[in-house]
Amino acid sequence: SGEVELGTTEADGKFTLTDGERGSGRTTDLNNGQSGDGELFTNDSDVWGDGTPANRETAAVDAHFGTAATWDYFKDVHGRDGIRGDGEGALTRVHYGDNYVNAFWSDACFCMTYGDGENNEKPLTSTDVAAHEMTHGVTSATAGLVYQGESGGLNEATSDIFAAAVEFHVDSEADVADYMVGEMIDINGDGTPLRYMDEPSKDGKSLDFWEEGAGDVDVHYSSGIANHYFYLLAEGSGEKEINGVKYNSPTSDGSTLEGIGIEKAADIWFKALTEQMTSTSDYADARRATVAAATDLYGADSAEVTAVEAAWAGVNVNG
Ligand code: ASN
Ligand code: ZN
Repeated sequence: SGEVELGTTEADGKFTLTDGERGSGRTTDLNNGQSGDGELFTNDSDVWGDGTPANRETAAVDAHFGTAATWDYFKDVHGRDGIRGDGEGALTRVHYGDNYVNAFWSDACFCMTYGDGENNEKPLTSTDVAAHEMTHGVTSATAGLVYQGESGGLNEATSDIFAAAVEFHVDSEADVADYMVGEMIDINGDGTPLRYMDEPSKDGKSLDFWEEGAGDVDVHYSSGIANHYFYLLAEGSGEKEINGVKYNSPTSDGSTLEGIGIEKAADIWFKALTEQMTSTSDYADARRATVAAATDLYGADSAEVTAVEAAWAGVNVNG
């Protein structure tokens, strides 16, 4: 994300990637192994990486920054102090495995882990990927959405939704805020992102609209329904250009929708996630949860509640 400030700690004349202002979250090097806590990044100076993947610190800088950006987002915007709300930072492990083209969150180690991508040349450490993985920890500590069926799709969507919200909150010139997921990691090798929130089916696999059997679809694709709901609620339907990126979002019922903005849409999702949804929530429950959250935040007769209902109708989740 260009040149960024990192939270580090000095000890005995050396610096480490230990974020003292964010729960002492540490970033370590797995040296392409697949287990253990890894080796804490340590440096003689407090300048890290050089922007190239060849420098082992570069992936660490990205991941450490993405973790901090996500921490700050949940704290500044939603008043949540860390993943579990207990002020404790998680472990971040980079350079996992050999040619490993994924990243993941694990409750067991309270850690997020990033592979180095194809030929170990493209670490999957962009801000939205970091926010996605860290949000899995938040979901696990709150609604606990089970990672299969419709609740799994909602779990995945929650990670994509806050990934977008974090990007907009960071507002970086080097990583333009958008409603795409993974546009910086080039996982497809042709410059296309992993997922699109305005029209999820553009990836060839994700669902735009709820349909019978949505729960049988891989959670990374049934998530499309809620990602699409979130985009419609935030930005509305049809054509739109934001930060130079063009979108065109359809609705299942042909309705034309106006957005209420990403901040309100994210506030509603956060409240629904932390106060309304449960481990087995499905899409119909998510609709009720967000309507209840919007009612709490803005009032039963508010334009926001109407917009939430209209956005769900736009993805074929009807009350
Ligand atoms: N990166 C993926 C995710 O967070 C890993 C997985 O499929 N669990 O969803
Ligand atoms: Zn995920």
